[in-house]
This record gives sequence, structure tokens and C-alpha cells, in this order.
Amino acid sequence: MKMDSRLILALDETDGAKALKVAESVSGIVDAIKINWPLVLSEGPGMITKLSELSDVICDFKVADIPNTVRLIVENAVARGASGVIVHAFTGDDSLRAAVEAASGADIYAVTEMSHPGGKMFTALHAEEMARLGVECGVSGFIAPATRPERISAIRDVIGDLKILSPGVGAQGGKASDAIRAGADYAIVGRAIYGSEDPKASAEAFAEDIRTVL
Ligand code: NUP
Repeated sequence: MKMDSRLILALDETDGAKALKVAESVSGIVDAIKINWPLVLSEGPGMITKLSELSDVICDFKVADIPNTVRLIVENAVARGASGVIVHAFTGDDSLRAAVEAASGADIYAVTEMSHPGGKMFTALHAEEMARLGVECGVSGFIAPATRPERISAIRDVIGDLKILSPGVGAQGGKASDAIRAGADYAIVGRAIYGSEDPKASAEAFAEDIRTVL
């Protein structure tokens, strides 16, 4: 995945035509497009392949299952053109290793602490532990919350040079430049881009905010 703007679009728009329009308008600005169940369930997994013609695609399937099921999901997403897949880390070492193996060179990102308020209830209590496990299992990087930049720094201390992708910017209250300053490599932004009047201008504004701290 390239590292130019350090901005990743979270494309949770459920109307396929609108989603493609937004993707086309920002593909020159963002480093990757992250898709999640809302778009895949409404428009089908063919969206992974379509979008992969425009940009690197990260499938945010937050896979949380036994190793065999994890393998089947990750293999399928990668075969359709995903260059990365997001998985949960709480499933343990065997499931995480299965994800890394099944990705056969594509990136696996493990969730540490989730960005919403409920993320403090369980995930925050084990975030560093999950990050350490991810390092041991060979993941490429981690998801850590832009809503709590100090937690990004805590995860950075555990993972060395591996990547941190940070959601929670805009609609959830976090600021992209704060996340990058705290140690994130990329800021993930969804509604504040695809739901805005002018997604391209919004993406440019987020990229500009990030540039101020690079
Ligand atoms: O902890 C997480 N928080 C989060 O928001 C882990 C995630 N993967 N996400 C995803 O990032 C969420 O599912 C959505 O796709 C995106 C954030 O979107 P928005 O709040 O910027 O609209």
C-alpha cells in the first residue's frame, strides 16, 4: 500500500453507484479504500474487484473465527483483489496465524482497541496484549483509535515499525493530524468524506491536515 497522503477512505456508502462515484473522485488522493460489510452486503463481493481497479482495497471484515473459517474468508477476499484484510486479535494465536498464512503476502491488520466508547469496555483492557500477539503472529499492522491518540502511542510502543491504521476521525470526533502525530501511519475517514457535499474537497482537506504534521 502506498504511503503518500496517509489517508484511507472508509467507503461505507451502501448505494453501489454512489460508492463508485466517490471512489473515483478520491482515488487520486487516498492511499487505499477500506470497505466493510455494509457495502459488500448491499452490492456483493464483486465490489472488492471493481474497487481494486482504482485503488488498494482493504476488506474490513473484522474476521473473528476459528482458524479454518478465518482462512476461507481471507483467501476469498484476497482472490477477489483485496490487498489487505482486517481481523480481530482476541481470537488468539492460531486464528491470527491462519489469517497471515491465508493472506499469502497480502496484509493482515489486527484490531487492538476499538474507537467507539464501547471499545473501552473490553478491547482497551487487552489492547497491548493483542498488539504483542499480532507481532508474534506476523501481521502487517494494527487498527488503533484516533478518538484516543494516547492509545495509538501506547500501541506504537509495543509494535515497533509495523503499521498503524487509525479510524475514528471526523464523525467519531478524532482528528487525522492528531492520530498521525501520536504514531499512526494512516488515518481512516468514512462519513466525513463519503457523506459530505463534496467528497473530493473533503478528502483534500483531510490530506492537507495530515501534511501539517509530516
Ligand atoms: O475501532 C474501529 N473503529 C472503526 O470506526 C475499527 C474499525 N474498523 N472502524 C471502522 O472504520 C468502521 O467500521 C468504519 O468502517 C470506519 C470509520 O468510519 P467513520 O466513523 O469515519 O464513518
